[in-house]
Amino acid sequence: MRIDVITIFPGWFDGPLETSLLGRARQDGTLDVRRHDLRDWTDDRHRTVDDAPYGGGAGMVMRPDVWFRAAEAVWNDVDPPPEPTYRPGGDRPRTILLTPRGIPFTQSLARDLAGEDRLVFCCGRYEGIDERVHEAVATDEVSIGDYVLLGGEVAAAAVIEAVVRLVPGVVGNERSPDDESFSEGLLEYPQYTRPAELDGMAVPDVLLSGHHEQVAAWRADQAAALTRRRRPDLSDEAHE
Ligand code: JF5
Repeated sequence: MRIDVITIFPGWFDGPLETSLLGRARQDGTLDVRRHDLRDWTDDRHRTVDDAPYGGGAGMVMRPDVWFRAAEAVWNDVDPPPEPTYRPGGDRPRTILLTPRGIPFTQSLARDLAGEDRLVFCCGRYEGIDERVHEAVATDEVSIGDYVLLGGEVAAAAVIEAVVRLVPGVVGNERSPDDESFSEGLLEYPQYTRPAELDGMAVPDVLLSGHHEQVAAWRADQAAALTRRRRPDLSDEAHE
């Protein structure tokens, strides 16, 4: 899978991408992640990416012309593209704009995105991005939750990590059964490892019993009880 990230802070992704989690997949070519500095497509000496909002009001808005040039160059791999295949508003690879206004990110969307050959992530800053970027650059507007960040970078990193662990050949993807539990709409049951007792805290007897059916029943019960208590919105009927 190829992933491009467009941001005014390309260096922000150095840590997350060099980490062992993604490092191996990147080295063996399973994953090709490239960062791009939005300011490379500015046209003034100060490399300005924002401007005052039409109609007035506080804050600044990200300029659509800079985003259009950046997106077209990244989609087509060259700047300027001699014969662009992808244009704003036209056919284009899956391009995800992170914003509190987006559709909520879920494991189901992560599975959908993991099936793509290419993904492009657009990270905004300032008060927002000119609406024409939402319309003609983004194919998907995605939110990671009901709160406001300083920019889209943290949200993009969360989506990338959730998607990439589902791509065959990436570390962590061998054990996919835990995704099944989320698709069933339940929280995970409690897990234990040795020692059997620590500072007076014992592992539940049933887990030491060797009765596989009782263990399975205990886990199903724990998952259901935890979900009901903590996430009533996740109860079975709320899911497909
Ligand atoms: C952003 C304008 C983008 O704050 C977020 C966000 C919250 N949930 N999901 C994404 O994105 C950054 C802030 C302001 C556009």
